[in-house]
Amino acid sequence: MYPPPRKDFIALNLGDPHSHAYNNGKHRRQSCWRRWKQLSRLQRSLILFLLALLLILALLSYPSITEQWRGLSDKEDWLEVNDRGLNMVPPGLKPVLRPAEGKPPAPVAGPHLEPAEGPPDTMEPRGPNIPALAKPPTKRKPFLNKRASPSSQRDAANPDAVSEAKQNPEVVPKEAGEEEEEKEKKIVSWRGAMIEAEQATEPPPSANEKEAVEPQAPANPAATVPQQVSPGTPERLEAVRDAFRHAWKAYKEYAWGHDELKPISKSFSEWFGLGLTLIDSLDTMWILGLKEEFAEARSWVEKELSFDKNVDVNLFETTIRILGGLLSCYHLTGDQLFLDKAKDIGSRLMPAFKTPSKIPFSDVNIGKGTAHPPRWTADSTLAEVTSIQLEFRELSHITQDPQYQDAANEVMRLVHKLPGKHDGLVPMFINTNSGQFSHKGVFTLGARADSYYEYLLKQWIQGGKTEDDLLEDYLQAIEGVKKHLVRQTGPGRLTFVGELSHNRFNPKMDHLVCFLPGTLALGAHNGLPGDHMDLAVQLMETCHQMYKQMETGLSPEIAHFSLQASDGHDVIVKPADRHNLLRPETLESLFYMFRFTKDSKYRDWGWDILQSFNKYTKVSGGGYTSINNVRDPANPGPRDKMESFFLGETLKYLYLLFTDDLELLSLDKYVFNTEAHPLPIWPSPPK
Ligand code: DMJ
Repeated sequence: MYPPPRKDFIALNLGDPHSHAYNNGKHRRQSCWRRWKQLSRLQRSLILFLLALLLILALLSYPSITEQWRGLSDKEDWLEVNDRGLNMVPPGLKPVLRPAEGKPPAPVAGPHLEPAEGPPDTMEPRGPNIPALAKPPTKRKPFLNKRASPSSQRDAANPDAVSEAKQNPEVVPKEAGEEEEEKEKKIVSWRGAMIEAEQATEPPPSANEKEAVEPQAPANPAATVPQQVSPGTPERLEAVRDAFRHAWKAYKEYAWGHDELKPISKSFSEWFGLGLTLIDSLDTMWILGLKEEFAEARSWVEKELSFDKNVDVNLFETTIRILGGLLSCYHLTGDQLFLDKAKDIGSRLMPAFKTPSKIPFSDVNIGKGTAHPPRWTADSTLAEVTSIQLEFRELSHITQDPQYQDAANEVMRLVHKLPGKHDGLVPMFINTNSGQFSHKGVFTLGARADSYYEYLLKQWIQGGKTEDDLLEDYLQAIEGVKKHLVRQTGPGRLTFVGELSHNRFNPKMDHLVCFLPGTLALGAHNGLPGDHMDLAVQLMETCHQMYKQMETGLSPEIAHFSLQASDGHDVIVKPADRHNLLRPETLESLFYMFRFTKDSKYRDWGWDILQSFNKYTKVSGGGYTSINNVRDPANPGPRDKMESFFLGETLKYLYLLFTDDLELLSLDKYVFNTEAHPLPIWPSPPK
């Protein structure tokens, strides 16, 4: 009970420090009204005028605010600190290439770019920038090739050891005592990529930071000078192994059994607390022939890994990294341990599918067996609910327990028949209650939608090319991409994939979109239209330029493209987008492109990227770090984080790009999940 209002309350000045003791709305309103009436007519008019002005200003700025909001939510889940009890926050082939494939990609502009600031996002009228691509197929299954039957799985790579490792200059980490105390920051998370929420402001580096990123004089200058003559494959393979060993050394020393290494502070961060980097890396070690490292990691899985934990995990991330990693390891090694663990985590993830719509929740507590959406919405991310199928289907295939496949296939069935697609393009969110798309109007091949498209094709391949709905959706989507999202830059005619936001074209492309050349090439290899390969070749060139045109030789997280010929530069990088998280997508596509074309330029491009990683992200004590600024070679700004996908994907694709053993994980026998874990293609059912 509140005490009765003091007699003098009504007369109190609003600023009276005592007034809060009487938290009574009625009296406060009376007091306000009395105060209002006490004002002169002029004062009242002035206040009303100011309020009206504020309202008009708010209305005028509404589009830009919502645009910013949209831009942020494009790629990020805000994870609450205590959500997970963690310290991170918020929100052999004969290529089936068609003749057109020989066409050279569009020429590109010179290597230097304007620094950071670019023109504001512009909406480009269609027309001259639309690349000439072949007409869409009119029939559903016009061109299916026979697939070679899968044979037994391959062993590890030929571990031919070569020359001694050459050390490149490395990022020098801060001494332990030098580390500034970490301020609590809001972090946005997209697939393990933790991005500072306040991206638009890039504070100048502290003295310590500057010291940490300034490249040291190379021990062996030749090692950092761009290679005039490409080294032979064995040297490149060994360089990848060296990179892996260097990363692993620090993970082992400072983060063993934890989710991610923080190489600068020589510590670790937890996301799910499940040894994410270790599990994500298992098959890479096997493929690279790093037997000792693999044996140690296996032993940790056997003795330490337990999924019986009261922890919320993200369904998608856990599926692609942990379930996918364990299944892949089981197939490569035949070791029952990995299958047992895969079954354990797979069954613990199943509660996510218990929703009114059967569209899974984003989060599951693997200890309690409960699932829920993020706190702030009942929506799930489209890519997340449609990029868990390869893994769940494989789990059913191998265990002969249909529950996993049934749940995952149901999601695809629902999305297949769902209205609201735009020529095959899907919105970024889907509601777990209604099962309908939500937040419609934004279409992207980047964050939140990307792997939907990838998994349409890959599920079709995994299942022996028998599931027509998947193929239909994939073909339609690629036509939608060509029609609405593919454009060319004005200056150098670089082909890129932009975004559509409420019917306005935005010439913005996430680095994530660089998975697309590889996926298009894989489709063409499997008999899909030749113009898919044409587009793959062109987009591959663009992704390459996203690295080549940066001063560090590393791509930014997001690129914008110039549409006007007069702009002078093709690629524009905004200050908030200059970071590099050691992502794999371009290397992934280079791997596919090399396997299908045998054009050694793709290997050379990959080699250049590895050199740049070694030069700007390698930490001297061990590990590699994400960096803040790909435009500043003098101060790339280490972020003190090595994402698990650097070992799970980036280095694996590099190795597979350089190996001459083209039967190693043949793309006619394996399909890679979106975290680069190879899963077998199922034998086709008898016709
Ligand atoms: C990985 O977790 C997967 O490749 C995912 O599909 C996209 N993002 C990261 C790597 O960038």
